[in-house]
Amino acid sequence: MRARELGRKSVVVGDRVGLVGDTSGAPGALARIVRIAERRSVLRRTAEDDATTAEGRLERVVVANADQLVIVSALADPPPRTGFIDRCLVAAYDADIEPLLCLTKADLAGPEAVLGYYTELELPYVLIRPDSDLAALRALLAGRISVMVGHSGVGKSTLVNRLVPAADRAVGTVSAIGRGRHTSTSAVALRLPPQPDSGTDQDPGWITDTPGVRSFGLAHVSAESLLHGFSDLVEATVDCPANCQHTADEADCALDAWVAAGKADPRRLASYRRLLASRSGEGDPREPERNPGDPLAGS
Ligand SMILES: Nc1nc2c(ncn2[C@@H]2O[C@H](COP(=O)(O)OP(=O)(O)OP(=O)(O)O)[C@@H](O)[C@H]2O)c(=O)[nH]1
Ligand SMILES: [Mg+2]
Repeated sequence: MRARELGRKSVVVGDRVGLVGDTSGAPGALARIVRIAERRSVLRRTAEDDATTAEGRLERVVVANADQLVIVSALADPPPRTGFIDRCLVAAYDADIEPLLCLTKADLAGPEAVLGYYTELELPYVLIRPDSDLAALRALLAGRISVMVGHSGVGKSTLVNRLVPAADRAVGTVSAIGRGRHTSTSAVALRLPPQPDSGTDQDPGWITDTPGVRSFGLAHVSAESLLHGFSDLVEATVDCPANCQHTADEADCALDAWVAAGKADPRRLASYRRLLASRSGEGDPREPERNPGDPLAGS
């Protein structure tokens, strides 16, 4: 149990804590959390992007102390949304957590469209299908504390069950309209099992499964920091006039020329500007994470 002085929302998954009492773990043993260690990293999201609304100010801590954000996206059923992935990248850079793109359901659709969109980034990725060997993923998880985020139904818990056979996480189905059913309702951190044939005795790491999210609000990220999720665009902005907001109506924003010169994908600039707009309440609040070009975009 938690000492009352710590307050109701003080402890999150991933926290390192000080305990007093009976720490034997035996049935009936009672220990109390009395202290929360300083966090190495904090992954946050908000319900909405616009910090002037109540929902935008409602900040949630997803997990503490993670050093890798595994962005889980299905290649189909539900279809991938690059706008969502872009938001996760912004959140990862803002929290100083390294991203890893995990594309599931590769048995249902190819990864070309999604990977094509990210060619300018050196974004590590893995492809997952039901029969795929998980050695590459295990190697990327080894020695690190990773957290999975993604829409409902993309296969996070299915993958966690394969990685940690004792996990026994419930898995759900995906409805006819391609939405998950929000099967997982709480985040759980699990220790990855040692791999006897990996040839090393490296710590296999930790993985946290989280409930599917509809959106990844970024009201807590400053406009300046948003750009760090777009490393393919950052370089261009040294040529922007002072105080350039990088929006489409900035006459001399250097990003337009950068894209026109073929140095970045115009869809990436459009996605960045869509994010900027949604923070000032101008975006489409119903589908903030779809980019034109995504499967089913605009439908
Ligand atoms: N074809 C195919 N189906 C998959 C794959 N991975 C998961 N699924 C299916 O996708 C559905 C949803 O999987 P879950 O693991 O519950 O998804 P989740 O991301 O944990 O969803 P929430 O807990 O709601 O956030 C299940 O019916 C899985 O069997 C895959 O690689 N290929
Ligand atoms: Mg789940």
